[in-house]
Order: sequence, then structure tokens, then C-alpha cells
Amino acid sequence: MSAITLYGDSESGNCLKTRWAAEHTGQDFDWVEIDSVGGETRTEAFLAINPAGQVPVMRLADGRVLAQSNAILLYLAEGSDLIPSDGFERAQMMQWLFFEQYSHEPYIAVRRAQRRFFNIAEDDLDPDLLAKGRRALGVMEMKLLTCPFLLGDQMSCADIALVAYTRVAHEGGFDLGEFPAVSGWVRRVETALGLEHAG
Ligand SMILES: N[C@@H](CCC(=O)N[C@@H](CS)C(=O)NCC(=O)O)C(=O)O
Repeated sequence: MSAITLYGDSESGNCLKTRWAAEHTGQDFDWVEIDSVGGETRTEAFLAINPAGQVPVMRLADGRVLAQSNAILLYLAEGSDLIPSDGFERAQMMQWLFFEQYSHEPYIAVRRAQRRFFNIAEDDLDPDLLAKGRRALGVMEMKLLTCPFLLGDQMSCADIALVAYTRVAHEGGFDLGEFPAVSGWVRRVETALGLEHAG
């Protein structure tokens, strides 16, 4: 048994962030596959691990448990070059992590989930999801026109968090062709993480 156990759904960007961080930083971990769409996050056994009923969750060998993808990502990246040593740059990384959870994931990941996993018809989707998701991609585009990664020349946790759902945004009906700098960045981050292109 590894010192780290990650409970996650391989179809979920939130969960994949944590797996990529552990792989990129060369840490051993066990992956426990949880079918979040099929209801496995709501079983009594799972709720005993995370009362919030969500993946990802990380459990350490001493029994400590951590939820929330970006908190797990930061824990796994501790001491690596995914976290800048400069205080202001670290705060900029956090800025992107909060942006991801408040202004990106609730639109891009949710629209993708509604289309891909819940088969909701296009006409029944909330139009706000497309508009607000496109706005988030526009914010990223402006930044990525000026530098290869969100903080500059070095990949950080911000790129891992934001690439998770951006690379599959087409499954949510978003056209990344409208955002060429974002498209180039997706390929760059995928290469740095050793991932096949999702497009
Ligand atoms: N803010 C949380 C969101 C986690 C989340 O939405 N998890 C989904 C899968 S992506 C889930 O477990 N859904 C199952 C459920 O709510 O029962 C994070 O970043 O970890």
C-alpha cells in the first residue's frame, strides 16, 4: 500500500488534476476508482471518507483525509517547481486556482457533464453556461497571448488546475478554435504532463 491513496473518477477533471500532480512529482500513490456519475460518492462507505460526497479525496497512511481538488493539488505539489518560491507569484497561482473554481469549472465542467454524462438536450442547457464559460476562456486567452504558461515561463499548479477541463471543453460544446493561445497552451501543458491530446 502506498502512503497516498487518491479516490477519484477518471472521467473527472477535478480528480485527474490530483493524479497528474502525483505523477508529475514522482510520488507513489494508489488510485481507487469511484464512479461519481453512478452514485458511488453517495454510499455509506464513501460518505464515511468524505461527508461532502464528492471526489477527489486523498487519504494518507496515517488516516488523514483531504478533499477539494485544488487543496490536494497544492499538497501534492509542495516543495516542487509547480509552486513558485516568490510570494507574489504564489499568490498569482492562487488567483488562478480560485478563478478556476469560481469562474471556469462551474460553467465549462458543468456544461460538459450535462452533455456528456447526463445527455441533456442542447436546447435545455442553461445559456449562461456557454456565455460564462466563453468569458473564462477569453480571460485565459488574454493572459496566454503574453506567455507560455499562466504564470510565465514555468508550468505551475495553475496550469494543471485549468487544463483539466479546458482540454475537454469541446465536449461541453465550446470551440477552442476561437481561442488560439489557449489551444497552444493546452498542447504545451499536455506535453509537459505526458498526456495525449484530448481534442
Ligand atoms: N470543488 C470540488 C468539486 C468536486 C466535484 O464536483 N466532484 C464531482 C465529480 S467532478 C463529484 O464527486 N460529484 C458526485 C456527487 O456530487 O455526488 C473539487 O474541486 O474537488
